[in-house]
Amino acid sequence: MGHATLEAWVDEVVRLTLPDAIEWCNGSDEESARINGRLVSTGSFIPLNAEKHPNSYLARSGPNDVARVEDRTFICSRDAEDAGPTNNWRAPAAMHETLRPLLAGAMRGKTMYVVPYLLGPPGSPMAKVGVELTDSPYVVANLRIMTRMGEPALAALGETGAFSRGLHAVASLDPQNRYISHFPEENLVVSVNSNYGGNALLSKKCFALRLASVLARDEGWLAEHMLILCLTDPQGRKTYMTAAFPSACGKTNLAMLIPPPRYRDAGWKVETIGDDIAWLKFGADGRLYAVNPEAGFFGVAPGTSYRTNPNAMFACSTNSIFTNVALRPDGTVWWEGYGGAPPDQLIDWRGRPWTPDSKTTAAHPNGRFTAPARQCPCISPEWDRPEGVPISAMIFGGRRASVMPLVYQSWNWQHGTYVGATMTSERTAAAAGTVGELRRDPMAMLPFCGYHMADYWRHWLEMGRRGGDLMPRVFHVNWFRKDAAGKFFWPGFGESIRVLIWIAERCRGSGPAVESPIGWIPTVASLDAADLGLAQAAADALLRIDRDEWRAEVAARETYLKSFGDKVPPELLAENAALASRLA
Ligand code: OXD
Ligand code: MN
Repeated sequence: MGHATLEAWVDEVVRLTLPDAIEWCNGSDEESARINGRLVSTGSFIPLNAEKHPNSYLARSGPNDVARVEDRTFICSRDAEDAGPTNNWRAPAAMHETLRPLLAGAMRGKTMYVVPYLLGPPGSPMAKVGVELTDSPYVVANLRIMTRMGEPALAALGETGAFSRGLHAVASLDPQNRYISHFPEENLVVSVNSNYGGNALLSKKCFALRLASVLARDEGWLAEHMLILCLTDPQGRKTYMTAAFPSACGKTNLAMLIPPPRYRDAGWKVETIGDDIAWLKFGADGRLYAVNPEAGFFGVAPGTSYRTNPNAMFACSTNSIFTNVALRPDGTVWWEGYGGAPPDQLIDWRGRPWTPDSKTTAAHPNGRFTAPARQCPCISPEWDRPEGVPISAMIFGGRRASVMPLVYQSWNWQHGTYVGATMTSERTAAAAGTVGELRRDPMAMLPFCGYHMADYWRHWLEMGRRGGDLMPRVFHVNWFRKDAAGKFFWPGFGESIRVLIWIAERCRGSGPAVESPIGWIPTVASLDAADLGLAQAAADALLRIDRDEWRAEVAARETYLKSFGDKVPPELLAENAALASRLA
């Protein structure tokens, strides 16, 4: 008894890649111990201090293999037009031809792991099965944390169930021949020459976003780069929200926000459902429900500390994997922003001795922790509810030193779609490129939308027509506005609960707001920020709409939207024109 299609595909890949052995993964503890042991014996895993970090390991990637590679990521749809101008496109047949010699014999001398995994809660109508064939035990160890790997997937798959295919070969890690190739019409991803997270854990960006966004378009749902959280008020009322920020802009921190004492004591609570990806589908009541397809966090380590995000620190204290961070002599980990003075001596992320006088960082800026979601102290008891949670608010945001106020609310779903489509943010270290440079990142999906971005906007508008008044309210936030001296106005972290509270009130139809040309903004008083020690001028500046800056922004947006040609939905151009006239 088996799954004939899966077995046939495994046979085909074996004939091409020629592994020495094949191992079907079931996700058991025994299997995990064996694979981790193998990684330790080859030096790929360094076991961490068994008391302070039980069952946890440090891994180091190749120094040229430390981030997602957007220029080596391809959407290989039959029609180039389907990939759109924001994706690299190759014809499927041509890409298969490029990949074949790179894959031929690539697993010689190695074990090929067959890794079935489930994305989404077991028993959920939204859950989907993927299978990754990989010659990287590091990938298997990560997938075991990031997904429901093995048995839950096999149970969902049965003998005939559908699944997405992922083929991953480490090969020689040659950056010139690195390809992260998506074949949406074949429900297939092929990744060669990288062993870095987003390029190699094919469940994550490749399946749960790029392939899933295409499935979502075809099946009438949404696959989004969004955290999911639950805000509970002192009366026990829950508001579920999602938020889309570009990579490394604080989704994990917001999802795990700890209310400052005044709010905590009053009974406010924030719980995490997901920190990176949301799948959203209409429920029987017509509302949009979200599930987290993942089972773990693949978080950015630098900057994460017991001060900035204790929940993440607890989550990754055991049963976790650290990649490209520094190692202390006592077998614990360290990174920039860990808190406290830098240790006198470390081994840096490349495995070299490091001291505070060293010219380079001890951890790579995109160093990561892989931690089980269930270990997070603030994980919501509803995080694996099969039907998901009903979403009231969707929040967009980016890193903008100027222009963007702390928060504003869009007029309606169509306007909210426009707000998401025109999102802009400063580049971070999560992908190769120049850090700090401004780039448009619609819905934080620029690197992750598996089809034409303008068709994706159409799909959003279509979802809005279906959902009508029951669609979530849409907001935009910016924690990163700076004053003339380059200092952030907003303290961020736990204090951002004030913004979430305003958002929740707005969703309930209360919450004071003033109409501005760009949308509704809170009054300074409604953010309850008097105790933050923000001078009134600074508080006003946080919410200020500078008409000149905004006119320039609107002109740039028009150029941007028009760069999508005929495909751009007229509704978005109309929203831009309406904003221009409100600013006139
Ligand atoms: C991530 C990313 O790893 O967005 O989540 O790069
Ligand atoms: Mn992400």
